[in-house]
Amino acid sequence: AGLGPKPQAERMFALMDRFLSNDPVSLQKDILDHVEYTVARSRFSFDDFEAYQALAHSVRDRLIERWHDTQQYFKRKDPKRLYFLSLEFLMGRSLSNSVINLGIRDQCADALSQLGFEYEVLAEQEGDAALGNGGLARLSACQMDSLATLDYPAWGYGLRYQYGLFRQVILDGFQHEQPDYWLNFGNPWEIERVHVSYPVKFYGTVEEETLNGKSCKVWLPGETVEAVAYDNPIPGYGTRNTINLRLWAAKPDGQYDMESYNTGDYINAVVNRQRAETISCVLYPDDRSYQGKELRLKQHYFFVSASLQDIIRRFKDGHNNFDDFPEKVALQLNDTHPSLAVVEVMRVLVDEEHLGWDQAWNIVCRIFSFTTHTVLPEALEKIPVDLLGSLLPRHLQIIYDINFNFMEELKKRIGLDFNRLSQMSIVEEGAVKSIRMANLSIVCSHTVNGVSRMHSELLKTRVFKDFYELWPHKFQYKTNGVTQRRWIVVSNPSLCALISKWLGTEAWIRDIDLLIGLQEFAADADLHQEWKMVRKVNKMRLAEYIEAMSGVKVSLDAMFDVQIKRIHEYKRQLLNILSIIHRYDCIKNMEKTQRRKVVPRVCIVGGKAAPGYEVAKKIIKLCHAVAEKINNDADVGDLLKLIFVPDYNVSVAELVIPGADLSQHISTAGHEASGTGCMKFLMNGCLLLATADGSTVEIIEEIGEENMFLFGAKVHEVPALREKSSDHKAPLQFSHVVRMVRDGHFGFKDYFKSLCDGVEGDSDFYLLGSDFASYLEAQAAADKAFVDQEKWTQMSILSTAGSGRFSSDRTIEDYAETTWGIEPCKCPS
Ligand code: GP0
Repeated sequence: AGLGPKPQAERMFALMDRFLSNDPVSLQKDILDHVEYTVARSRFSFDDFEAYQALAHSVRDRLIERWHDTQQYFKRKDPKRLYFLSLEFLMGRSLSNSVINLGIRDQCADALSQLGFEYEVLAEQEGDAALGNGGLARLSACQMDSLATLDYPAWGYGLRYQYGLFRQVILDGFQHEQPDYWLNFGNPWEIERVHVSYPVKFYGTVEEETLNGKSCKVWLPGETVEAVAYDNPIPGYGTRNTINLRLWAAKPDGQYDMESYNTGDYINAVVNRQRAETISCVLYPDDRSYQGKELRLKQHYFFVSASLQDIIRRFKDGHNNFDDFPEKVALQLNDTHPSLAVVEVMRVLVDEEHLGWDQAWNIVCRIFSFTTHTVLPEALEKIPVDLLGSLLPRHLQIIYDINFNFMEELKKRIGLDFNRLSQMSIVEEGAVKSIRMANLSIVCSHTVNGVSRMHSELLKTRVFKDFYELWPHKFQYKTNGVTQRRWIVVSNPSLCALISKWLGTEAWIRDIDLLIGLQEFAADADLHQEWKMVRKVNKMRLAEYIEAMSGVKVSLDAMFDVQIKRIHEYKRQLLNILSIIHRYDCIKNMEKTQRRKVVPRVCIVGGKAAPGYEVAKKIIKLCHAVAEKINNDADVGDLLKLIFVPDYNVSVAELVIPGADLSQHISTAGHEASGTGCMKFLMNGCLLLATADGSTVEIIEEIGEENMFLFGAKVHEVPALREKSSDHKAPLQFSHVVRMVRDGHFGFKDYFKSLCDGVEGDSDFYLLGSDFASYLEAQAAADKAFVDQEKWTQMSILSTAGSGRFSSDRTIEDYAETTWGIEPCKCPS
C-alpha cells in the first residue's frame, strides 16, 4: 500500500504531479484519445454511443484523480468513518450527474460541439444503473450524493448485480418482465479491483475446540465463494471529495476440487464452480415482501461478510485494539437486509479475534444504527431457522446466544410477562420457527429510526411499541430527503438557472435553505412570466416523449397530472384510475356547451409491479384498458387523456417530474413510511395532491395547506373506518365507476372482477370508497386553481421555495450529528 516512487524515479515527479485540465481543448484531446485507445475506434469516424463512451472515460479519469486524493486524505487523517450498508442503490445515469458535480458540464458541451456532437444527445446514450427497486434504493443514492458533497468520510457498500431491476415491457396492456442486463455495453463508471477480494463462506458445521485452555467454536464451512470489489466513485458537488461506493461481485474461489478433476469430470467441475456467480446475478424485484429464499439469504450474507472483511482490514491497518473500533467505525443498516452484519461482527470478534463475548457485545452495541423504511408487517423480514441454520450454522448459534441474553435482561426489567417476551423475542416460535431481523437489529443497534416524523411515531406507538417502552432513548426520527443536485440541477437545468438568477447566487445548490429566498418574489410578475416559460419548456419536452412513446398527442394547455411510483395497493393507483373513469363519465354525460368549462387533463401514470404481485398487475392492465377507451374517444378529445409511461426508472423520472403540473401521493394514511417522490416534485414547483401521510405532513408545515390539495382520512381515523367498513357507504359515484368496470365498459370483465371485489364493502382495506368523495373534491379544487394561472404559478413558486427541508443534505447532517458521530473531512483542493 502507498509505496512512493523509487529514488531513481525522482525525475518522474514532474510528470506525476499533474492533474487533468478541464478546459474544452484538454477535454477534447482526452475524448479523442479515448475514442482511439479505449473505445478503439478511429478518431475520424465514431458514432454517438462511441462518443458517449469516450466522454464517460474522460470524466472517469477525473473522478479517479479525486477519488485517490480523497481516499489518501482520509487515510492520513484517520477520522471516524461511516459505512453505509445497503442491498440496493438506484443510481440511474452517472454522466450527467458527474459533470455537474465536477463543474465541467459547459466545458464538456463546448468540447463536444466543436467535434460535431451534442452533449444532451450523448448523455441520453447511457442506460440506467438500476440496482434497486424503488424509494428505498433511490434514497441510498441521494444520500451518497449528500455524503460526498458535505465531505463526510463515508463509504457505501452494496452488491453488483449483473441484472438490475427488470425492464417493464407492456404488451396488450399487460406487464411483462425482461431481464436488465445492464453491463452489456460496458460500464465506464466502475473500477474493477481484481486484487480486492475476500472469501465468503457458507454451509458446513460448527465444532468445539480448545484454544489456550479455553473452549471456542470453529466453523468448518462447506462452500467458499470469492467476493471481488468494484468501486464506483461518487463525486461531491463544489468539493474535491469523491467517496466510494464499493459493490461486490461473486466469483468462484481459487480452490479446485481435485477429486472431480481426477475422476475426469472436468467440464462438470468447471460448470459447478461457475455457479458461484449466481449469488450476485440478479436483484430481487419484490419490494416490501420477503420470501424465505436461500439465494436471497446468500446475497445478504455474501455482501455483509465481504464488506466487514474489508472494513476490519482497513481498521487493522493502523489500529491494533478493537476497543477503538467504535471510535473509528459507524455502521448503518439500511433496513434489515444487511442486519446479519451484527451477527457477523460478533462472530469475527469472538471466534476469530478471540475477544470475550461481553467485550465483543459492547463493541457491537456501539457501532450499529438501524433505519427501517416501512410500517407494513409483511415487509419485516423473517428468516426460517432451518434455512439460516443450514446456510450459516455458526450465525444461528450466535443469534440464539444474543437472544438468550436479551430475554434474561428483559425478564429482569418486565418480569415474566410471557406474551410480551415472546413478542419481543428475536426468535419467533410458530408453524415456521424464524428469526425476526427487525428485532435483531433493534436489540443490537444504538439507534433506530423511521424515515419521517409520522413513521417514527407509528414505530413508537404500534410496530415497535414494546421496544420503545424498553429503550426510548434508542428511537429517533430522520425525515428523508432528496438531492437537489440530481433533482433540480441535472434534471431541470432551466429551472436551476432561473432560481440562481432570482436568488443572485448558485449557493443554494449546496445550501438548500437559501431557496426560501424565492418567497419574496412569489407575486412578482416578471418571475411569474419566466417561471411559466420554464414550466412550458419542460412540458413540451415531456409531451414530445409521450408522443414518441405512445403516439398520443397531448395539449400543452392541459394540466399534466402525474402519479409515478411502484404499483402497490396502499399507494392507491386504483383510486386514481377510478377517478379518471369518473371524470370521463362526467364529460360524456355533459351538455356540449358545458364541456367548455372542463379543465383539460393529461393523466400520466407509471410504475412497475413486482412480478408475482397479481393485483398490481391488474391495476396496470386496467389503466391501459381505460386509456384505450378514453384516448380513442373523439367526443372527449383534448379534455382528457390517460398515458401509461412504461418502464419507469430514474431517467424517466428526470424527464417527467419537471414537466408535471400536479403530482399525486395518495396512499391510505399511515401506510407510506415517508415518500420521497413528492419531495422531487415539490422542488420542481409541481403542486401536490396528497393525503396526510408520511412526509407530506411535514411538507404541509413548510408550504402551508393552502398551497396543496389535501384530502382523505387522517391516520388516527383509519382504524375506526376499517372497523365500520360494512356500514360506512362509499358514495354513489364510487359504486357507479366500479360498476362500469364490472360491467365490462373497458373490456376484460372477468379479469377485473377481483379488483372490484377488493375495493367494495368489507374488503376495502385501503379505504378507496370512504376517501373517494374527498378525493374528488381535492381534484375539483385543483381544477379550479389551475384556471387561475397566476395563483397557480404563485403556489408553484412557493412549493419550490418551501422545499429546502427535504434535501438529503439536511437528512445526512442530522444523521452525522445525532446518529453516526462523524465529522466532515475535506480534502484540500
Ligand atoms: C420501503 F419497506 N420503501 C420498503 C421497501 O421495501 N422499499 C421501499 O422502497 C420506501 C417507502 O415505501 C417510502 O415511504 C420511503 O420514502 C422510502 O422507502 C425511503 O425511505 C416511499 O417510497
